[in-house]
Amino acid sequence: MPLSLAPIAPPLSLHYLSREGGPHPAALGAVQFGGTPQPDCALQIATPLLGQATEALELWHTDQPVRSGTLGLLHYAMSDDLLFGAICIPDTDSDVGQYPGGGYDPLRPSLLQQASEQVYLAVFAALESLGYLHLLRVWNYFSDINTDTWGMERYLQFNIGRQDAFRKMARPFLVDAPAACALGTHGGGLNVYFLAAKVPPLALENPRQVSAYFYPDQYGPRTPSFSRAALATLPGQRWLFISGTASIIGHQTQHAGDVRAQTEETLRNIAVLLTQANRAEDSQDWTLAAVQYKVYVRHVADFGVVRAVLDAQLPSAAVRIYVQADVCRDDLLVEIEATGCLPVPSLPEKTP
Ligand code: 3EB
Repeated sequence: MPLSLAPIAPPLSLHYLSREGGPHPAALGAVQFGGTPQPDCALQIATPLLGQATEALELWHTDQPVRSGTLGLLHYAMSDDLLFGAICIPDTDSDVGQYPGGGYDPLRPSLLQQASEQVYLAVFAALESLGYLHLLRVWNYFSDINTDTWGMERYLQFNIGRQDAFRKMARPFLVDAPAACALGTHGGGLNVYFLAAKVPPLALENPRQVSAYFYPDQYGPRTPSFSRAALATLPGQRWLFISGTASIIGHQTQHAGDVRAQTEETLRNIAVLLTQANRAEDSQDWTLAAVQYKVYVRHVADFGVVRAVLDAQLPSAAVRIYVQADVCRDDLLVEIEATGCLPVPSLPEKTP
């Protein structure tokens, strides 16, 4: 009998869309950046879009059948190969205050720390009950990321809650942590969305940078639980998720106050991660043209400079969107994430 070669429905595609084209196609997951909340999105992130449109949609599309549901506060949609999940804890914004002594009291965790732990415990419970055990990529957004409350910067509070959940659920929070980003918004609560799969990804690190999960304790009592990038294999597809990437070498911020130099340094870090992906796959396919970019700019006034650097250095066809967001260290002015998909190469000819 001849081998039937039924076309595989592509497991996943990523589109950054404006809303001008009217209603968007059905999706595994849709997240809106900027604009006003719309019912057709899993989440709306309070990060104003920079450029012409007022909002952008990040659309994760699949041609496979999708089933969706909720588990407590978590909304999910799943295909054969992938689980998309989203969760929002609204009441973490106005948790401002200080203890009389001044310092953070680990026995009285802030609302944000508690919410961060709760979110990640819910995520891990969902992975287990739905059968997609491996986090590929997590996006984290919450307000006032650089504000000190209860004696500690809120990003560091988030890191405690996140890592405590990884530990409680016996999840890899050092090597093999998922790719991620964590950005500051102006309101909207704690928003987390993720992609998970049945097959584990390959975590990548950047040899120019100390792994974030090994940052020294000057950056807080719990290190950030993320890898610099993750490579995932799906039927017919290879996906590269490059985490939020900034102007950091070793563990130190470079070019404080110089947004142009920070953008250039960030692009060098992304280029190194593309090289690491090529090395891992013994390919040369991961190029600056193979990925799409989401660019987080702290100060709206810096948008022109950041865009000019990327226009000069990236292939013009490489999709990029720009949003205003606070970066998790107050001296970082820009952060860039990159995501791309390539076909699985056909098997090489056997050499005799
Ligand atoms: C850095 O390299 C910049 O806490 O999940 C980048 C990507 C950053 C992810 C996170 C933080 C996170 O440390 C900040």
